[in-house]
Amino acid sequence: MLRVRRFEEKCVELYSAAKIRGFMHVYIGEEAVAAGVLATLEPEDAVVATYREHGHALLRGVPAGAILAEMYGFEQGCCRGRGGSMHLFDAATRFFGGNAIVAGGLPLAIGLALADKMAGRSRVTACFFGEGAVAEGAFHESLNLAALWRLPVLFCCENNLYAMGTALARSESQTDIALKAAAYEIPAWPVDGMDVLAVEEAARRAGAAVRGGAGPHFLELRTYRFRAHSMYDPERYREKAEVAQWLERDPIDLLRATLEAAGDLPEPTWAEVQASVDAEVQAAVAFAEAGTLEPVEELTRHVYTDRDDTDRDDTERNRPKRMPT
Ligand SMILES: Cc1ncc(C[n+]2csc(CCOP(=O)(O)OP(=O)(O)O)c2C)c(N)n1
Ligand SMILES: [Mg+2]
Repeated sequence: MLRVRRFEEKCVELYSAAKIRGFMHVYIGEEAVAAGVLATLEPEDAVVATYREHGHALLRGVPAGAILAEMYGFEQGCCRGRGGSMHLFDAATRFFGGNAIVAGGLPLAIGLALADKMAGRSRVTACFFGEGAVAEGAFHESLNLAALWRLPVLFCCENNLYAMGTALARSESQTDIALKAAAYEIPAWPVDGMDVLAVEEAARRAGAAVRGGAGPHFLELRTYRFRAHSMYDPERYREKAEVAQWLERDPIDLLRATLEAAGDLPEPTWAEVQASVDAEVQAAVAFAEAGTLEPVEELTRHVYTDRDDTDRDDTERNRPKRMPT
């Protein structure tokens, strides 16, 4: 959580210095959600996230330098600088984005999970999305197919109460999101998304069921973003007192207090953790600062495949496959 917090505080600084451009959304305040869920996944599992995904990428194992260089638009970035903040992607860690389209990740997660099911692989696809996604058709289509085909998806709804400037109650007739999943017969329950231990426990339980073949599960992780929606949001839609109240439940402070009370976090250890995080962020900045732009001649590469496919026989590939029962 501290790695994500410090990394993003630095991103905000670098954005203000115009080193990072384009849209940028930070996850500050919501770290317990990604940290708790991702701690329970295996390397061969898949992760799909939204445009607020720096933390998910970092915790999944994408190097901080490659993330930051991506945000700088440099070729050393995890997508050669072509994706930017909202489109981080890394095949090596099975991190499948980074998606600017609200609810756009859900159908991708369904596809990944369908492939795993058809191939008989015991894997989980963790799919993160905001509560704003539940208003989209893609959300309902994805939940329906996941339930119908018993696909191994762990749906992780990051309910931070706002979709840009719109409060949940202003856009949904039913604000209990777990109930929406339950309507598709998907086991679903709400979790305190500010308590990383509660998130980890819930994700471990739900993930084990998904991996064991029990079909999709759904966690509604109740959280809050401490910062504005994006770098361009004047935040006129919520009271400062509300933000202050949530700040009292900062997930990092909560965990630190729990560890200290248990005698598990003496001051030197905390200082060591902070120092190693600071060093990682500093190294990432140095890496990104040394980055270079892709040469103009390469701009048309990676748009379509570079492979010469003219002689490929697709007969087998195109034969209809049996759908999972
Ligand atoms: C299909 C689609 N509609 C509208 C938008 C514009 N938009 C960007 S972010 C956002 C709010 C989404 O809120 P939520 O899903 O709760 O995620 P959060 O930003 O709170 O993490 C909207 C409507 C979009 N990106 N995609
Ligand atoms: Mg939201």
